[in-house]
Amino acid sequence: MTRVTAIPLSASLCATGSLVNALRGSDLAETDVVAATDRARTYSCEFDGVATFLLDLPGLDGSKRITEAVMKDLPSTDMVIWTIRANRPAREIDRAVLAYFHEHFATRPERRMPPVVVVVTGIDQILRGWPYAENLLSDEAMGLVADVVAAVAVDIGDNGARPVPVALVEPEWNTGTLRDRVQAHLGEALMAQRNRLRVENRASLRQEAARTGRGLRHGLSLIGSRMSPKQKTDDQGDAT
Ligand SMILES: Nc1nc2c(ncn2[C@@H]2O[C@H](COP(=O)(O)OP(=O)(O)OP(=O)(O)O)[C@@H](O)[C@H]2O)c(=O)[nH]1
Ligand SMILES: [Mg+2]
Repeated sequence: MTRVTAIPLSASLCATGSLVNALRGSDLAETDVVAATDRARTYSCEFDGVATFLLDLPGLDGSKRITEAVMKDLPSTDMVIWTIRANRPAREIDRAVLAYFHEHFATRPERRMPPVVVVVTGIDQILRGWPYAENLLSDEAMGLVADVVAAVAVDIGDNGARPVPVALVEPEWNTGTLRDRVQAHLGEALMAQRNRLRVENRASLRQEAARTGRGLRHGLSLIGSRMSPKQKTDDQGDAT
């Protein structure tokens, strides 16, 4: 069965655990007001019949250990769900890691970049008078949300990002749109996965061939040492 791996990522405490729970419709992922995720955990989920692993990593806190661990996992994922907190103006870490991600694929034209879904959490915290009747935002609130979403796209250096604004505490707001957006990118995620596996297989076949070649040459040189200088040159010429 095909499985997609999606990584919800964010700066520390920007709600990846809450996002996993919202996408799964459960309270399995640990969430807390103080940093709760100290190691990677996977949660299974299904979108449009496609089995998906949500890989919840510790939030980026600027430490070398976590940044390096995230950088290592990032290129081998099929989809990234990038989470940004509406009421946190510091977005340098988001911009830096996303720039690394884009750069990684820009310098490897044989690799297909996995889709990135950008989510803006904590929308309730920037709106006065939350929650609204029937969970419907006023025109003024909608205007403010549109401004924040546009500012996030600029801050992370990706004008084409179209971030999805959500509130992940009760009453949840706009999580259906988030699910739809993740679902809409599944095809792209599967293509990125196929490309990754093909490129990785090619690389490992090349390594295998190089190893076999080295073994062959080594074996031939052992045989060659027992041959006359003339025979040795001829045989090695054929093998390489
Ligand atoms: N008001 C509000 N609070 C939220 C929202 N999303 C998450 N929270 C709260 O923010 C806190 C942190 O959320 P988590 O989901 O634990 O964040 P995290 O990114 O997993 O955190 P670490 O893994 O510890 O870095 C929790 O207390 C959540 O309940 C939201 O949309 N609105
Ligand atoms: Mg967490």
